Amino acid sequence: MKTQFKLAAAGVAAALLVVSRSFAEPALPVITQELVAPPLLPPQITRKSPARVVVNLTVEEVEREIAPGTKYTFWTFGGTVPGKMIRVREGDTVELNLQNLPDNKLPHNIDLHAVTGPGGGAAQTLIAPGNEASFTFKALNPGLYVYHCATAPVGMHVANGMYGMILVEPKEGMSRVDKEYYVMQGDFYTSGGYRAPGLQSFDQQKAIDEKPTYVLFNGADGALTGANALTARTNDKVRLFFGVGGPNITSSFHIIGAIFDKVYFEGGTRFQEQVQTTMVPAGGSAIVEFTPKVPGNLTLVDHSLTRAFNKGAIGLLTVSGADNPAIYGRGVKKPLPGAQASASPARAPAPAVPAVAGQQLRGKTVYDSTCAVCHQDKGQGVPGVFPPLARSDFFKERPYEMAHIVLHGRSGEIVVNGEHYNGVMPPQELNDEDVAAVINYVSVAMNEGKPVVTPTQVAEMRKAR
Ligand code: HEC
Ligand SMILES: [Cu+2]
Repeated sequence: MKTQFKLAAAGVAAALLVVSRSFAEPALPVITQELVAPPLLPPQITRKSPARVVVNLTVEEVEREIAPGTKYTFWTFGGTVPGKMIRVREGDTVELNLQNLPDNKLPHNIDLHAVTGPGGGAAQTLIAPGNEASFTFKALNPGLYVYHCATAPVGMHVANGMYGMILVEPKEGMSRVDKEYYVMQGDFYTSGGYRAPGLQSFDQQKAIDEKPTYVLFNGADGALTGANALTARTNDKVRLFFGVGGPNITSSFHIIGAIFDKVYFEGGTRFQEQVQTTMVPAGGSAIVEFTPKVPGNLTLVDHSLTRAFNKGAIGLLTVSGADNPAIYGRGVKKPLPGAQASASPARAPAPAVPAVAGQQLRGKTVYDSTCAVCHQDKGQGVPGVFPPLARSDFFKERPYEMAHIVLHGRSGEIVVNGEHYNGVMPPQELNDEDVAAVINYVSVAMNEGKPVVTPTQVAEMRKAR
């Protein structure tokens, strides 16, 4: 009996020893995460062993442009929409320090989908302005995860921009690529209509009805176009970390002119190959990889296309490099036998658009996001399909009619620079400021002219109809 008892006691002691040993983990190296503004993100991880990663994330309520001339009060993680990307390795321990800055007005917190445990950190981090909350979690599962504020009303905090992503790289690491970018889509609900000028407030009813005024990439109309376009060279391997903050709208994410070689669908660790469009739910993500082979602009869109062309969900990836006609030919256009000649491929090269400043900038922004899809980036048009706006005799002869065309659209026969067109231009849903700005931009930058119309005159033409 005695020996049996002794043996049992020894067994318990041994078990205790094992337990206590597994608790005493070797001290992990401490690394402070360097946070950067989207569309950039921290570099690929080269470490082969776990670390304790310290993330110092601020909550900042900031007023900034949601569209040219339109302001909105965003609530952000790290001052940006989406919030700064966090990048760790599977098995890392993450120490998250959340600071609700003293100038903020509301309590906030963070729920990370990469956390295993109820609320994802929401309870541990709920703090009023002027406080800091800290909590740690172990990144057990590799993948690309959304994080967001989970303070009531949660939909409102998310609609105001409180989301971002955390990438947990698998233990074995990720393949090397040439370019990595971070893009998140979100839906926004403002009191005024799309691009209504001035400071806009949040419209709760529109949010409940899921009728967004804006659907945007990276928190602003134009965040990824013009000077903000993403860039790559031909044959670069490009990896895009794409997420949807929502709060409501699922994305049919597509890049016009590219085919995804791989899509790590739903932000997980398996991939599908040769994908044209991938569906990303609100609060979800995807990692897409592709290799542009020819130069030009690739266009990021939500393929629910009125969101792209009427609500802002559009971005550009500008690819530089040499032409590759074997992969992408230039094409030839000519009139059908017996048809009126209208397509003359041999035409003067598009004039360069001079640099613009000040109020012209607004016109350029409107042009790039609204008119360029048809009339082309430099106003050169497409022979026989879309008339040119640059050096257009039609425009120069009747500059005052232009606001009417932009407001109400135009269809039927038209002759521009001696070429016949017979198409349909839909009315453009722009406010008076933007109509005036874009016409003056076309006049000054593309037709060597002067500003021709004021917002007040546009307002009168709108009424006159
Ligand atoms: C969806 C394509 C589309 C968009 C977007 C578009 N246009 Fe047009 N536009 C056309 C077509 C097609 C015509 C020719 C209509 C016809 O045949 O009567 C045209 C004609 C015009 C003309 C008169 C012809 C000329 O070349 O001078 C002007 C001016 C014009 N557009 C300005 C604009 C401006 C400014 C914008 C942006 C605010 C814009 N368009 C957006 C398709 C478009
Ligand atoms: Cu919040």
